[in-house]
Amino acid sequence: MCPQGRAGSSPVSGTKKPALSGLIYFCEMMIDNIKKYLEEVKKFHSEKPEEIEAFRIKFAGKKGVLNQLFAEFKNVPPQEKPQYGQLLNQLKKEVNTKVKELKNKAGKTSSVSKDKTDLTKPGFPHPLGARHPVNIVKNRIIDIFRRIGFNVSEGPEIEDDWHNFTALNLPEHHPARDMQDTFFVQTNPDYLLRTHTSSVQIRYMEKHQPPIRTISPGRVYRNEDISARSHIQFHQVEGLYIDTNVSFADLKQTLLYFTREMFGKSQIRLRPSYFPFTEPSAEVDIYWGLETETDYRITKGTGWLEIMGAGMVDPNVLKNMNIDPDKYSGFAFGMGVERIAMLLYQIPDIRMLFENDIRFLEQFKHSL
Ligand code: 2U9
Repeated sequence: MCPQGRAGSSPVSGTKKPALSGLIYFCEMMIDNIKKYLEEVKKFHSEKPEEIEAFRIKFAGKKGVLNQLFAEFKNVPPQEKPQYGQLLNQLKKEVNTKVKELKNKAGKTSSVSKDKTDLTKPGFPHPLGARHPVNIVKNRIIDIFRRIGFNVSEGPEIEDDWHNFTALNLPEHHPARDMQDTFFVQTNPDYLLRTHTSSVQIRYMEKHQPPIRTISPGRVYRNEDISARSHIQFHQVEGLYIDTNVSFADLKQTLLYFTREMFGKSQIRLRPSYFPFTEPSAEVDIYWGLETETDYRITKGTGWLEIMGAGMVDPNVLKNMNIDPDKYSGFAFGMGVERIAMLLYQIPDIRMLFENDIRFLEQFKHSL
């Protein structure tokens, strides 16, 4: 049965009000509608992609004319089904052919218009990346020491006890091991995350005889509470110079050269300190000045800033490396790269250096 009510409410039934009642009238009206649609499809023309797409949606969309007409098929009386079906298939075919043809044409036209692009117009700029501030500072330090003959040595972040501790005059149960809270590899506690890059220099000495002039930049790990000032990971640059007649005066002059190049400051002081791998040892301060409020804050009102540690290589370390301490001597130093980056760029919290927040990193676009 093809109910009259549905014919009146169907969006594809046209506007004609049924003068005749009954099934046959309804089905004739449907067939008339298909014929009108066929006419509409034949006449339709456009080169605008958005108009072609609207046409496609009207006819071939999910709720389009074709699907609605197909849904009515079950209501068509049996004797009308062949004509209805045939016309409907014709309509479907013509809709598809028309959409394909028009889309092809529109595609070709748009590529022609592409050819007309004004090639003299300026291009779109490529977005600039930025170096990480830790890398900027690390590269500057490397560059400064390269200029006075230091090479760069690198080594593994997962180390063994010998290279990280024992060879550096920190035998088992040495109290100074506690100074560097260590992450051990859980599945094999013979291995650990290096606590300093001095381990790299031990490896370097295993392979090279003096004269040695090397710096070792790299990431190190310490099992400490994370705060604005300290982190479980940071970067160091450690330096080592071994030759005949290397003196404390050579160390001091080398550090002075470094602080001049790095900070533009020429006043340094060395305060006595203790490291197991150097003897004597010193903390190195630079005179930063007291010109601004920030200077007061970061130097705690003294004008002096601690920037690194240093000392003469302990003879025990040389002996561990089969280097004769009566013939050779050397100095070593170490600094934290994050600390220097924080000073130079006035970064208030070390954690900002590990968060990779693009808004923070973008600020270094124009740094070296
Ligand atoms: C060898 C022998 C000795 C490297 C040195 C320091 C002093 C030092 C700290 C500065 C801040 C580490 O990043 S930090 O926490 N380092 O104070 N490092 S002497 O001494 C060596 C290195 C290698 C073979």
